[in-house]
Amino acid sequence: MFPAGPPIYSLLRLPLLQLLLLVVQAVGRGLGRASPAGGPLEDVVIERYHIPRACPREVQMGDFVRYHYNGTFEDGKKFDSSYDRNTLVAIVVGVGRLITGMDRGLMGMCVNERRRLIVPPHLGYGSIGLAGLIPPDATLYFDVVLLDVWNKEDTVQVSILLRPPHCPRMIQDGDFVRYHYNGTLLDGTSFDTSYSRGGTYDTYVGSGWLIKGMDQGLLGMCPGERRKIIIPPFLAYGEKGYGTVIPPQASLVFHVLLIDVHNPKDTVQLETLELPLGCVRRAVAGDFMRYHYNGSLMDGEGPFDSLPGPPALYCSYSRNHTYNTYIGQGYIIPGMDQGLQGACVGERRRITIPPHLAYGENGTGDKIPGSAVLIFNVHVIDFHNPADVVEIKTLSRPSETCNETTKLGDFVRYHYNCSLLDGTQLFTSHDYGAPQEATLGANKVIEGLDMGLQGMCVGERRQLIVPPHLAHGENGARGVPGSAVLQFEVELVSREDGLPTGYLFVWHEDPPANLFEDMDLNKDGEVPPEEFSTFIKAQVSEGKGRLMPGQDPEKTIGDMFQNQDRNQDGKITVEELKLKSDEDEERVHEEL
Ligand SMILES: *[C@@H]1O[C@H](CO)[C@@H](O)[C@H](O)[C@H]1NC(C)=O
Ligand SMILES: *[C@@H]1O[C@H](CO)[C@@H](O)[C@H](O)[C@H]1NC(C)=O
Ligand SMILES: *[C@@H]1O[C@H](CO)[C@@H](O)[C@H](O)[C@H]1NC(C)=O
Ligand SMILES: *[C@@H]1O[C@H](CO)[C@@H](O)[C@H](O)[C@H]1NC(C)=O
Ligand SMILES: *[C@@H]1O[C@H](CO)[C@@H](O)[C@H](O)[C@H]1NC(C)=O
Ligand SMILES: *[C@@H]1O[C@H](CO)[C@@H](O)[C@H](O)[C@H]1NC(C)=O
Ligand SMILES: *[C@@H]1O[C@H](CO)[C@@H](O)[C@H](O)[C@H]1NC(C)=O
Ligand SMILES: [Ca+2]
Ligand SMILES: [Ca+2]
Repeated sequence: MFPAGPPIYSLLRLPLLQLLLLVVQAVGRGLGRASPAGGPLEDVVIERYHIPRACPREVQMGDFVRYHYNGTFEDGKKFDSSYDRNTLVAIVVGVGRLITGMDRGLMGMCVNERRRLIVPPHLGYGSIGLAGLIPPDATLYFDVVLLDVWNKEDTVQVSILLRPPHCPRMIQDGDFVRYHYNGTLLDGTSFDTSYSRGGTYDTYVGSGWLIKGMDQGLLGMCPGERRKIIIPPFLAYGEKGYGTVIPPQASLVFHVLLIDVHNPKDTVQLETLELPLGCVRRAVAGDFMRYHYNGSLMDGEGPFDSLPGPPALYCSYSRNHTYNTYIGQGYIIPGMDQGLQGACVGERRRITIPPHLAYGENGTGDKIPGSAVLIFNVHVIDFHNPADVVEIKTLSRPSETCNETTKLGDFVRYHYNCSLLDGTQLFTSHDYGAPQEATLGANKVIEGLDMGLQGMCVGERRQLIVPPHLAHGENGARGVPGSAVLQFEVELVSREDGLPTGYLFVWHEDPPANLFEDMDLNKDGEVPPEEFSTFIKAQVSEGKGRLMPGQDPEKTIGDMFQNQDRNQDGKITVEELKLKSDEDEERVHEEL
């Protein structure tokens, strides 16, 4: 009770003790001066029997200290011990609040240091002693361990233990933070840790929710940063302490790891990481986008993946295909809906989303904690709008011979390369050694290609961007992902007028008046396949008519013969030809 004294703030309630101390000191000084060398001790003897390896601070005059002690007489008999009292409070050292022996004996001490002090009577309770406790002229032995030291001039001490290389933002007043901490007293006694609660400690900074020292010590911190923050008691729990774990007037040491910081006023933050050259179109609300993304938390944890729950949480790379969605329509978290707008095909952007535009204060699943800021690295593969038509860009066009262009019904030959917008090659006609063939409008190629090949002249090269609803749709096709926008380069090799649907041959002019006679070359009244074939080929070569393009002429002529030879006896008669012609009259066309 004596050396440590009562709490400094309650000294006035104990005038007797203070009086005693003052008397003792007066007497002590007198005796000290009078004592001869070799006689009783002149000064306190200090034995530093345990000095901690690290001693960041030594006790100086005017500091406040907390310490434990055992007080014994020379014979080992205990006269006092701090352990017998429940609370130890701070007292100013070196200014006469303690017996002089103690004031001197504590100087230069480090936290966790252990000392043995031998205090001669004149630096203790002198020739008077303390009634009932300390006899006159007693030499006192103290074993002391220092627990805490601070000063009224102290400020919060911040040491940065680890600073991540990339600091997206630093804590400011008013921010909402999530952090982990270990809290200890200055002597290392743990009083609290966030880890025991299974989650981060989440709070506002600078808004009075935290002790003052913490409000200060967190400022300027980056996610992923580790700090040691030492807070003097007057910026912590002060005279009252906190419950049973923080004694009155205790300095606190926090080891803090910042996980996350945002401000309730934050909006989505965008950072373009890679922007392809020649970006002409930017995504707008209502577009349908295919993209890859990695999502992570602010301290670098992640990517979070294979989460049950809302689909935008999946890390698309773990699924080996893109994430596909409409944007700006509420199908994904609001921050993502905003963050994807304005992106270009091929762009890589980082989208930082505060929790109020993501999963809010409750988080979701077990990978997204409450109040978490989410950071997405997004790679836009393609996007389109359901209202899109084929985008046609002419790359080159032969200037002189471009008077005839393709139209519906034309039979065309073309070369093409087809790829996805990210450059992935899908198909090419060059693999087949011959151009692709198609009759425009015959539904044989995807709609977008059919459209893109119209109005083209031979030799022209075009680039076509075909949205999925004019290509392979949302389900895709072999080798084509669902909802993929396709890019074609096409080159028109040849163009011919097509034949009306169902026709194998058309006359360019009126058919010969005596058709059967013209066909029956040997005039025997029958037309076998050989005569028929010879006749048709002659018409074609004389430019009087033409066969259906895109099919082996022998096969076409064979098919025509079959149509005429009604009774299938291998020859056409005049009646058979007439029958067919009559039918054709009715249908008003010129087929044989
Ligand atoms: C005081 O004595 C107690 C009981 O013997 C012991 O546990 C404690 O460590 C001692 N304190 C100091 C500062 O030596
Ligand atoms: C808290 O202590 C634990 C156990 O020693 C350690 O793993 C963790 O990193 C510490 N946290 C901080 C923020 O220093
Ligand atoms: C996601 O992470 C993987 C693996 O680190 C990386 O290859 C990929 O480019 C990242 N994707 C995006 C969109 O940043
Ligand atoms: C992922 O995609 C790559 C390239 O398209 C393919 O080779 C691989 O087989 C796919 N893996 C799975 C698990 O689908
Ligand atoms: C978060 O959870 C609490 C308790 O389960 C609930 O009362 C609250 O409405 C939830 N908040 C939101 C934004 O969903
Ligand atoms: C197109 O030009 C070619 C060569 O100049 C010519 O032979 C052909 O008749 C022209 N075609 C049309 C439809 O004008
Ligand atoms: C397709 O790509 C090949 C190889 O790059 C190129 O030689 C060819 O001209 C391209 N074809 C078209 C129609 O663009
Ligand atoms: Ca004949
Ligand atoms: Ca016949």
